[in-house]
Amino acid sequence: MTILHDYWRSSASWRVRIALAVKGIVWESYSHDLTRNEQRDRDYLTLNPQGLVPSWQEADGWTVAQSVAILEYLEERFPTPALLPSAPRARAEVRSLVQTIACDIHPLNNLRVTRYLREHWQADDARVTDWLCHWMREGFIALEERARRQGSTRHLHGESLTLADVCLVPQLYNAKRFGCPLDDFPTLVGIGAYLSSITAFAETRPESHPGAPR
Ligand SMILES: N[C@@H](CCC(=O)N[C@@H](CS)C(=O)NCC(=O)O)C(=O)O
Repeated sequence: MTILHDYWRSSASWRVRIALAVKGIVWESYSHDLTRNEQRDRDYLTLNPQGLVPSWQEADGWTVAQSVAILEYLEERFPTPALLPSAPRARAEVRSLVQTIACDIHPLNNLRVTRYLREHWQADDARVTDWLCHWMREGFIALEERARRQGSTRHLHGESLTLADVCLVPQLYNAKRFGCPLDDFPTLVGIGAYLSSITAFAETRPESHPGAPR
């Protein structure tokens, strides 16, 4: 059985869960409770020395970490339905959107970053929220402009589902979770609302995860 090492509220893990659902791949969750620092347990560090979720582990033990690497791997192994367009320029554009989220927004909002702010810079809840919302806003300004220019109200790129959409919805979820204002991003919010109605997104959302509190 293939295992996704994840956590119900991990947005990087949710990206992978969406792609797995879109492609109809069967998998099992091995949940690591981030609030209890289980991502740093010795056994998990042997699989992923970075101590972050998600990691993807196949039946023979082969494991790969980093959500975007996992998404690209799944795309190559299970090419249909495709989550990358076929034309090289369009593929580069989708990857550019993915990296805006996965490289420039998400890492600044990570638990280990906010823990560091609290522990080493004495940041209280208000300051941490300000930090989170600031960096999300920076990224969303660029994404809103790109989404607006390309004109689709259903997808971040073109007229079909791509890895950019797979990364957008969990990031919007994070923004809402931390109460970051989204009034300036009507295109992104509209795209997010449409995507959230798609089964692969709805069924994999954090609250539906078997590890979510009931
Ligand atoms: N770039 C990594 C980021 C992974 C990541 O930051 N995961 C978070 C959950 S969304 C995590 O494990 N945080 C634990 C921590 O910060 O200690 C990826 O895309 O997989």
